[in-house]
Amino acid sequence: MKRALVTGITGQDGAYLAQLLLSEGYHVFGTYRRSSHPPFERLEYLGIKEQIELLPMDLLDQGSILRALEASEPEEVYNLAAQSFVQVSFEQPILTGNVTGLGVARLLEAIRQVNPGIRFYQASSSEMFGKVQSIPQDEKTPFYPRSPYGVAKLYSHWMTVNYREAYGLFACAGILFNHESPLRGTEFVTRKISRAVARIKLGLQDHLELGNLQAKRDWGFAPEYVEAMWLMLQQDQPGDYVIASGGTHRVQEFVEKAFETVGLDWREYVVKQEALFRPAEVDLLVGNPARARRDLGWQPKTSFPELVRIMVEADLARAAKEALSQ
Ligand code: NAP
Ligand code: F7E
Repeated sequence: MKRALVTGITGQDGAYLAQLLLSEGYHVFGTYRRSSHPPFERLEYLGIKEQIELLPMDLLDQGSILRALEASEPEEVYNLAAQSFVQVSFEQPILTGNVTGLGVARLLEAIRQVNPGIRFYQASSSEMFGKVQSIPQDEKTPFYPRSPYGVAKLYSHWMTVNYREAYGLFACAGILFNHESPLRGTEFVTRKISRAVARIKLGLQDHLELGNLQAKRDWGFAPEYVEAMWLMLQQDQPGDYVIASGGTHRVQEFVEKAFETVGLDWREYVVKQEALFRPAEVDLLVGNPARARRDLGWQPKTSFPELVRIMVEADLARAAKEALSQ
């Protein structure tokens, strides 16, 4: 039985990746941070919590990283842990740098010490392209991050490449564009919208506050994107891959489609809130996943309208439960 350690297993991607690895017959270990509140909601939603061996670990604490590696003895490590919310990175840039940037150096050092034969996946991000230098973006596009989060991810991206080149680690970076699902955190724009649409439809909320509706993102479906992470670690050679849908849509288009799904006119409910605009914005992202298609045989399957529908329907089911409990 292959053994994998997933950091950030309590997050959106961690839950879907754990589900995939279990279906592939892995012994799955996952790390969580101590909290005053149980953080396992997503693993419970997928009904897989009991099949995972959970280990306490914080990317700020070197000892806890070493102990998680020693306890799990993994062949593969997927590093999904991060302070991942761009907006918060403007308010907490030092914490973001420490977790999302330096945290990866801590993990790479621990792998080098414990077992340099471990295959390593790093969750790099399209936010590293920021103020894009060419359209569409691929593995050769120069980076120009526009937030402390993007800068921190760029540091961890280059550390991953450096440990591959300097020490021969089998280290891969997946440059993933935005991917969403019913398990997306509620502060990210797609889930904020799908949740609000469902709650407005069922009379639980009366409006939705949003910032920049003109930004364009390349949105895909998260369960498909975690397959690409796994495929990267199954190749003969390590490498870096752009994972994207290849399409791009304005935030406003997501809003329109989501309200349309429940037969409402978005203009009657959406309120612009200046505080939700970012100090520096990423105006346009659109990826070219040709390399992943060629080398990994990976391609996106879920279209933009399907993604919106999946998310709104899942939130309608949740809102119906909420309405019943009131
Ligand atoms: P997410 O839902 O925000 O999950 C982040 C995970 O990191 C959570 O499990 C969180 O734990 C954990 N974490 C936060 N700080 C930590 C720390 N100091 N030590 C250990 N764990 C910590 O993010 P996601 O959407 O699943 O994304 C997974 C990864 O891919 C992240 O690295 C993200 O930056 C990157 N990424 C995401 C996207 C996307 O569109 N989703 C695109 C490109 C790259 P708690 O549950 O305790 O908070
Ligand atoms: O914002 C605009 C906002 O927070 C998308 C993370 O997973 O993907 C994600 O980062 C866009 C931005 O995602 C609101 O200004 C308008 O232009 O959903 P988001 P993100 O910043 O693209 C990348 C690839 C990652 O790596 C990150 O970890 O939507 N927007 N109004 C809003 N955004 C939010 N959150 N809330 C609003 O009210």
